[in-house]
Amino acid sequence: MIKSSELIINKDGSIFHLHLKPEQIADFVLLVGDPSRVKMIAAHFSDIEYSIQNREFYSTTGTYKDTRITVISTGIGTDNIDIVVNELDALVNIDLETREVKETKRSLNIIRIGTSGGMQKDLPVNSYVLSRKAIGFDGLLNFYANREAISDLDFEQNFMNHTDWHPWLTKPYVVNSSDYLYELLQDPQVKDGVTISAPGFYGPQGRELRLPIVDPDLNEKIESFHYNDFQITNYEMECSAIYGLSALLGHEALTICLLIANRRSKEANENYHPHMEKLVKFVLDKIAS
Ligand code: R1P
Repeated sequence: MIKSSELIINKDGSIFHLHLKPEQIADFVLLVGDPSRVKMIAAHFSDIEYSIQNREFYSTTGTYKDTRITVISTGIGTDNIDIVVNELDALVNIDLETREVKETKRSLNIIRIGTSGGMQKDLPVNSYVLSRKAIGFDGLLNFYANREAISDLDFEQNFMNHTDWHPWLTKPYVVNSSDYLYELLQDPQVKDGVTISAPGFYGPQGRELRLPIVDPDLNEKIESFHYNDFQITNYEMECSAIYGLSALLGHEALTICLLIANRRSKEANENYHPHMEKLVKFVLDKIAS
């Protein structure tokens, strides 16, 4: 039995941070950073079962073309992903009344729809990237046992060698997307990629405003890195933890991002919302097809 300090349940039977109950989770779960994106997605639903907000976690479940879908905003960062993915898993795989892990496990299809910055000069702003692999600069997965069983350790070592990884930086981890969800979403208009999840927006992604960074050449080394057919395509802040925790817990996970900037050509589109609308419709139609 899992003690109440380890798994906190609210008085109404909902889970601690998400404030959701088990019956409220659909098999398809869309994760987005920005809470306003949840409303944008839910505007496409024919009916909405509920909407609940606690802190940055805004959740709704509804129906799109006969497919039941849950949408949750995670806020920014892999620390929030630790909460969201563990609580989602607890909602479907732990009996919240007996506090026992269920014998039969349920596997969720978790798709993140995010914004991102491109790391190759030939990746245009406003294009889409499907992350086949994620590189975690955040260190979250290193706290969990057996992470080596679901990580691409050879990729990790090659990446650390190529970048002459600075000893003060957290050891990066490399994890894979779900093949099942990749088959569902792949499309000629989407580029396959490798995504770095950084534990910050400025220094951890190589942005220098007033503070110099420890390895000013890291982004150039990231751009020139090749491993088999893979090149690193983009930076964001959640994908690595979603892939790592989902793989350890037995869920399918995939991230698709809209590139709203290109860090190498130094362009950005701050008016990206119409392009995000198109990406949302693209994902919803693929899920419901
Ligand atoms: C940073 O501005 C935020 O935008 C990106 C990053 O991953 C980070 O969360 O994704 P979202 O647009 O999904 O929030």
